[in-house]
Parts: sequence; C-alpha cells; structure tokens
Amino acid sequence: MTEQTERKKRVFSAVQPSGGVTLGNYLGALKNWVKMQDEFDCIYALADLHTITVRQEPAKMRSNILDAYALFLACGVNPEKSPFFIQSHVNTHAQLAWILNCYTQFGELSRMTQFKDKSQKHADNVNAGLFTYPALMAADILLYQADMVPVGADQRQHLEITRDVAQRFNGIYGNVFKIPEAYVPKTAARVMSLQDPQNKMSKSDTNINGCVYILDPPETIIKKFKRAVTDSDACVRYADGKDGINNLMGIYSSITGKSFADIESEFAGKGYGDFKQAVGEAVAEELRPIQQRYKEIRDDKQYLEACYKRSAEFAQSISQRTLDKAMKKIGFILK
Ligand code: ATP
Ligand code: LTN
Repeated sequence: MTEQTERKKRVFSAVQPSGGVTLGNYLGALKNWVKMQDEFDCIYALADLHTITVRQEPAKMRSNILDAYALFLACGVNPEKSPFFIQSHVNTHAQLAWILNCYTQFGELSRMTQFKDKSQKHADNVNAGLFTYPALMAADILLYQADMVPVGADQRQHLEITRDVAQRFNGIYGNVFKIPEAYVPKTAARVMSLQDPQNKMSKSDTNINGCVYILDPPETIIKKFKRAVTDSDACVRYADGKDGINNLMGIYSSITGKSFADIESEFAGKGYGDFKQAVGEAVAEELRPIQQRYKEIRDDKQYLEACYKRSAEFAQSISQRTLDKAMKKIGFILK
C-alpha cells in the first residue's frame, strides 16, 4: 500500500460556543464527531471568533466557552485522539480568513441564507463580520486540508462556498487546498423546533419549549416533548405535511437506530401521547450519562485547560504549514 492510501482521511468541524448546546447540534453534528474519531484523523474546534458576529456579554462569553468545551468532552470528544481547540488560540484562522476574504466575491456572500436570517434577526448590528463569516469558516476547514466536515444540513451552503473559494484559489496558484466534502447525517440532519416544526431547532428560538438543550433536566425534556406540536391525523407515520411527527420520528430514529418502518409498526394503533412520551424518554436516557459526566468535569479547570492548550499547539503547527504555503504562492515574503 502506498503512503497515500494508508493515510486516514482528515475530518474537521467546529461549533460556535454561543449559549446552550441543543439537541439539534447534538444529533446534527456532535454525534458524528464522536463516531468518526476512531476511523478518521479528526480535529475539532470551538468557533469563538465566529460568535462575536453577534454581540456577546464578556462574562457570559467566557463561561459559555468553558461550558461548551466541557460539554463536548462529556459527549465523548476525546482530545487525546482528536485535538479539540479554541479557535482564537490559533492565530492562523484570522490570518487565512483575511486572505480568503480577498478571494471571495460580494455576490456569493450575499446569497448566504444564514447571513440573510441573522441580519434580519439582528437588524441593529449587521456588521461586516456577519457578512464575511463564510470566509472565516472556509479558513477553519482549509487550514487542516480536511476531506470531510461533519455538520448539520443548514451548513451545506457554507461548505459549498468553501469549496468554491478553494477551487478558485487552487485554479490561480496550483494545489494549495484540499477540496472538502460536507458529511451530513441521514436522519436528524435538520432537527426542527418542537413548537414550530417548519423552522430549525435553534437556541435563538423565542419559544423555550421549541428547543431542547443537552443539559435540560430529564423532566424538562419529557415535558417539552409532551408539548410538541403535531397534527390531527393521530397516526404515527412519516408523510408530507406532517412536519411535527416527521421531526419526532427523525429524532427517535437517530437515537434508537430504528428505521421509520419499525417506528410506524411500534406505534401502530397507539396515540401521539404515547409516541411523544417514548421520544422524550429516549432523548432523556441518551443524555443522562452525558449530563453526569459534564458535572464531573466542568469544574476541573486544570484538566480543561490542559486539553485545550495541548490541542491548540497541535492545531497551530498543522495549520501554519497551510498558511505559509498559501502566503508563499500569493507572493508574500515569509519571515
Ligand atoms: P443558531 O441556533 O444560532 O442558528 P446553530 O446552533 O445553528 O446556531 P452552531 O452552534 O454553530 O450554530 O451549529 C453547530 C452545528 O450544529 C452545525 O454543524 C449545525 O449544522 C448543527 N445544527 C445546528 N442546529 C441544528 C439543527 N436544528 N438540526 C441539525 N443540526 C443542527
Ligand atoms: N458556521 C458553523 C460553525 C463553524 C464551522 C466551522 C462548522 C465555524 N467554523 C468549520 C464546520 C467547519 C455553524 O454551525 N454555525
């Protein structure tokens, strides 16, 4: 076997530490992060630089970052296997982001649905960072020559622009960046709000019952599922127009591994009440050990610090190689 075929594929992903981690983040992205660790060469990050595109309160931002870091470890991200760092600790990200800004077109950034959504939600602060956010995300990914990027379906468009920018850059300068692929789960790639199942489950949901957080107590989780919006069909089956039930089936399937057909027969003749209870319990059970482990590690600041510092050193050295290569090709004089 040649060295090339022996090399494990590289995986990179990041999540913004901007408040509680949701069931959507967990099923759409995090579960795959954990699963991919054995088979692939994974590098993960908390995208703290991305969070300031929306105004943050300093003390809250600090605790959000440590909370998210500890929670991801509790979910099974293992920094011994997969470096897991804090984006702002590795200066190559901001540097390559500036460069990629100059290879990204105004027109393509204007088409980003996340920009359109977020600029509507934060109409008083439509800053340039919010607009150029995809260039920073592209830098995150391209610095590590990632083959695959595990994300939820809402990030596909950002992956597309990353690929376009990388191809454009390679077209001018030769093969500098690996062209990455999105890795989106088959079920629960887009977990919807429990209260408004036509919209994605999001921490910025104004109705708190719409969004389940990984750290919600089991009773709260079960209550939120009991209140989930469904329809008047009263039959557990996957079909067009049954957004609420389809969403619950996706969540249940993702957690239990059961197919939609299995779920339909399991609940044949039963009402929505039973189904909602079962989904709530399955989610609460899945999250129980994570919550326990989180309690154990959150206050161990020394351990957390050792993990993120070591990870940042590793990430710095890998990413510096790509940054240097890109800068040299452009015509910068390296120091
Ligand atoms: P916001 O709620 O403010 O839109 P977000 O949760 O989408 O933020 P991130 O925390 O950066 O933003 O998302 C992290 C990861 O979770 C991404 O890979 C994203 O695709 C995934 N994700 C987020 N929400 C969902 C969802 N409802 N269903 C599936 N995956 C999701
Ligand atoms: N924009 C992403 C978070 C993110 C990311 C990344 C995801 C920042 N950098 C690099 C994958 C790869 C989001 O989920 N909102």
